[in-house]
Formats: sequence, C-alpha cells, structure tokens
Amino acid sequence: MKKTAWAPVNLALIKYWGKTDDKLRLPANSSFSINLSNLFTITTVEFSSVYKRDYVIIDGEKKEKAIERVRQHLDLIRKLSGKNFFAKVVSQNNFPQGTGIASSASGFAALTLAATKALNLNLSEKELSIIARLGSGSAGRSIPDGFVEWKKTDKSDDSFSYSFFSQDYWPQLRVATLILETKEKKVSSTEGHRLAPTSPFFSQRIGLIDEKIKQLKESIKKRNFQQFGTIIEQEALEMHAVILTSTPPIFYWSAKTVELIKEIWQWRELELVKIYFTLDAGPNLHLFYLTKDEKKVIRKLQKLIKDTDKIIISKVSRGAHLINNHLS
Ligand code: 2P0
Repeated sequence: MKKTAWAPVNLALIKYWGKTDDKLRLPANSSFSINLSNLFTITTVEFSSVYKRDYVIIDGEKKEKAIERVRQHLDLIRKLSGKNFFAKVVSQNNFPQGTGIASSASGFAALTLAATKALNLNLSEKELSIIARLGSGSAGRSIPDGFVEWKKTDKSDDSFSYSFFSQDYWPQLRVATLILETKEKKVSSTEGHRLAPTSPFFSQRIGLIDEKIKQLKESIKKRNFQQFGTIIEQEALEMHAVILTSTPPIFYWSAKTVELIKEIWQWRELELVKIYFTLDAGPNLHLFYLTKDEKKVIRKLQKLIKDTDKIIISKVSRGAHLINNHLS
C-alpha cells in the first residue's frame, strides 16, 4: 500500500487566472503549459491500518496550512476507493522552500498519482488530471506529458488536461528559471484568482484567450521561436495587467523583475541574443531560448545573477509517473 510518484512543475504559457467555481477549481479560461524537467516534487504515500491519523511531512517539515489541504485531498481519494486507512505522506521538492516557485501543481499531481495507486485505484490519465485539479487547479496540467492543454468547461467531469505535443516535439527549447526573490508572496494565487473578475480588463482578456491558444499551438507546431516568444510574453503581461487592476490591486513583481525584463528587451533589440520571458503570480522570471544560444544566455545571466543556484535550466518533460525509490 505504498507508492511513490514524481511530478513536474508546469509553466503556463497561456495562464489560468480566474475561476468560474472556486471549490471545484473550474477555470474561467482555457490554458496551455509545458512541464519543466528540472523543477519537480517526489511524494511517497503509504496507507496502513497501523496509522491512527494522517502524517504529512513536506520538505522535512510539518507545515500546518499545506497539511490541511493534503488531508482534504486524501479524503477525496479515500472516498473514491471505499477504503478508510490513514496515510503517511512524505513529499520533497527539488527546489528550496520559499523560492517563490509554486509547488502546489507538482505537489498535488504527485500526491494524486501516488495515493490513488497506493489504494489500487486504476484510473485513466483523464481521471487523474481531474482529481489533481481538485487539489490545485494547475496540478491537473502536471499529469500529462510535454505540452499540455486544459480546456475551459463548466462540468467538473470534463475539466481535465491532456498532452497536445509530447516532450520530445521541440528538443531545442530550453527554459531558465531565475529565482529573484525568496520571500513568500503576500497574496496567494487562490486569492488572486478570486479577485481577477474585479479587473475591468478581465472579460476582455477572457475573450482573447482561445485565439491566442490557437496561435500558440501553430507557433509550436512550426517550431517558430519568434512567434512563440512574442505570444507568451504578451500573454504574461496581459495576465499581470489584470492582476494590477484588480480591486484591491496586486503587485507581484520586484525591482529585479523589471530590471531583467528591460535587459531582455535590450538584448533582443541589439540582436545580442533571442530570449523571451514569462512570469507567474510572483517576481521570478522564466526565460525561453534555443540550445544554440545556451552559452551566450548563461554568460549574460551570470553577469546579472551571481548565485548560479538561482538559475535553473529545464527542458520540456514528461508528466507525473511512478518511481521505485520511496522517500520513507
Ligand atoms: C497558471 N497560476 O496557469 C497560473 C499562472 C499562477 C499564474 O495556476 O487556487 O495554484 O490552487 O487552483 O493552480 C496558480 O494557481 O490555484 C496558477 P488554485 P493555482 O499556472
């Protein structure tokens, strides 16, 4: 009754921002992401009649707020299986705590896969994605492989993510994640989602999303990096326009975020190197480039970020899968 799962952080290229149902985590718009090979969570779940309550250890610590959400998710999975054992959950992120990298997507994807398998539930990828989504919306996108789409729908049973292209489709694509701030953000993503509809630009943004996803897919299909980069940058800024104009307004960037965005634009303008950025609900930047430019990119970034641990390079990766090495 013990299983261990690996799941990647996923990076949204077209973002999930706003929900039509907070409890069911139904998104106000479709989104599109890639899995990141070098940012991930490993989770071991063991159910046993020996345990008298659930034990949850994340990154070696008992974190009360996260633990309650994990317990609720275990309850959902126990209900599905018809079994009532308590569990020991040990979960480890490969990125340090407080880096501002969201662990809820990889965390709930790994938890969902390990817990359902440990209880002998044999679920389809679609079903796993739906269950992971109920833990954290974006977690549903960490289940399938590679380039992933999550279509908007009003029915919980249809709100799942699926692989649009495999992880091998564009082997030259790389993402450098820059850890610019380590403080925990003041406004959680869940709260940001709730405030999104208060922005006067929210409905306009929703109206543009489907066309944007169509164009993004075309750019990936053709492996057209310039088109791809232009779309994802504009999309990130559009989401932040909504975030900035919510009531009350939210401001996730730091001074370093702005400094780097300006650098990247200048590098492109001077034709020094082609890098495009995206960023989530936080100050950290994710930079896209092609392997042929890797040396140049790293050299430039190291001038701006002295601590090389704060530059994490990923390829597009597989989704969640079981592994044999248990954490406990
Ligand atoms: C995304 N984000 O598409 C967007 C972009 C952050 C910015 O999904 O409330 O942690 O658990 O469903 O999934 C963050 O929201 O929110 C998020 P919940 P989640 O990746």
